[in-house]
Amino acid sequence: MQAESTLHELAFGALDSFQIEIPSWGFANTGTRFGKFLQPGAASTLEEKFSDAGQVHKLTGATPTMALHVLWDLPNGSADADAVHGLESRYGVAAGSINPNLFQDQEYKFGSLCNPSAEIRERAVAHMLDSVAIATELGSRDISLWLPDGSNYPGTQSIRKRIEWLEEALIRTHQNLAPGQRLLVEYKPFEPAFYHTDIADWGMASHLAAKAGPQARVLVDTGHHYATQNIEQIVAWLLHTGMLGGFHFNDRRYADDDLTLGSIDPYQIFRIFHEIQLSGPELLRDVAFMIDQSHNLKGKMEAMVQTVAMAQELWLKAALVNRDRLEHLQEKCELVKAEELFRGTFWQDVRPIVKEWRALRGLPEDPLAALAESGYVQRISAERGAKMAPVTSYA
Ligand code: RM4
Ligand code: MN
Ligand code: MN
Repeated sequence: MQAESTLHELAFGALDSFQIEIPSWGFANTGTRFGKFLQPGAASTLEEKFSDAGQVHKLTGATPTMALHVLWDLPNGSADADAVHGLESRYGVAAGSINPNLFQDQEYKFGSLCNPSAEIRERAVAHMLDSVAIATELGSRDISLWLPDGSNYPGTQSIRKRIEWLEEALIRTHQNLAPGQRLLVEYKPFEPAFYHTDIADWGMASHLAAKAGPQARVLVDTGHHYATQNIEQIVAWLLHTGMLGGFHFNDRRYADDDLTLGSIDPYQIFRIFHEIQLSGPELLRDVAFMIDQSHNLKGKMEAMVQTVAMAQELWLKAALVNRDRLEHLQEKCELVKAEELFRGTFWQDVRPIVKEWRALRGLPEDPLAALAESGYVQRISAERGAKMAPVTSYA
């Protein structure tokens, strides 16, 4: 009995502490590079995105903030802040990380912060500074940079000059951060550039963040690694060096697939969560959990609720690892026992405890079923479907 109540206490504490940010672009129509398959319920305005995010938060209790992409969501920059404040209070979700957008403008064809043209680099830095200003207006802590820069063919760009330009740009951005704000540096080994990307891995991101200044950290997107890379080891190193700033969670089978978290390899997310939980609860303040997925086959609302529920389950599983016992087994080199403990905890079905927690917190026990019953998706599909824009295709 005693053991059971301790287990519940531990589990409820873990679930109470878990929050994950949802991306505004997860509710909009997106596609592959070959085309878009439109969904009538997709959001096309910021208000619709806030409305959808609010629903996800109501159903899961775990998504109080929504990440915004500057050009997509805040085309007028800081001038949009008032409108955002209105939406925040109306829909019960706050603006989260601010994501600069350096990958769409024609002038960025050969790079943004690393473009050989000083003039274009300057414009890209100005966009970074605008993003910081927007974050300040909105009270957002994190400016989360994903840089698309790179090159497609050997010999066509100076890798080293581009390092210097990037260092300079990030230092300048950092100088403009308000106290308490952070610059998160995301890395990605390929795409859209295929020979080199200017921030290809965690080592480069970590160097750049350290160079930028004390308020910069690394952002790990779980889809941004080569297939066999040991991501939890990267996480362990970033924790050790104090450089872990946050995550973009998604799953992948091949590349940056942005599939539903845990749909391919839930064990990997469990292993990552375990590394984080080893550092204790205080660390949670400093590590931003975000989802970076935009589904174009699955229903967007359903996929987001499914993802958050999966994240909660995996977080809880990691919390249930008997870490003292594991440490003891590791010290004794009891390999099989250690592995069985670790793997066994992963296999434990935590869904009944999550259900109990939801009931206790006044949340629907089955958020997906509750979403279906609410009729929300039908309602937005009817309302938004009528004004659906024509399909744009690859060519
Ligand atoms: C990139 C990266 C960024 C996201 C863009 C849209 O692959 O994951 O985080 O903002 O996609
Ligand atoms: Mn990402
Ligand atoms: Mn990505």
